[in-house]
Amino acid sequence: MRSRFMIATFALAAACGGGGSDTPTIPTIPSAPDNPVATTAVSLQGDAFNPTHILVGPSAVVTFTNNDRIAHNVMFANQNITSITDWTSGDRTTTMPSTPGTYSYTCTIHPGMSGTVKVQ
Ligand SMILES: [Cu+2]
Repeated sequence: MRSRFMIATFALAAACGGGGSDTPTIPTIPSAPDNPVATTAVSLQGDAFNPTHILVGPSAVVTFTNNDRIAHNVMFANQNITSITDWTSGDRTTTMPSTPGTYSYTCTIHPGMSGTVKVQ
């Protein structure tokens, strides 16, 4: 029952993500991970982000590489971070804020596919 509710929530968030005056609601990670991996490279494979939780410096450029050959996206909950729209292979980059914090993102195509970037 709980998982069914979560899927409905993700679908609603994706449906509302098309812009306009409404603020899209993108699910956030309930709790920040204790030990994020220090790297600026994230692989997308098997409908997962690897590493799932990374640690970077202020204003770091993070590279996301789609190794799945199917469409994924990287949608940040924080609107000050440029999200990455659907792409099917190769690299995409986005720049993190200079402000320390943990920033969550999801692939809105695949419910449960999510991760965080901790800026420190
Ligand atoms: Cu995906």
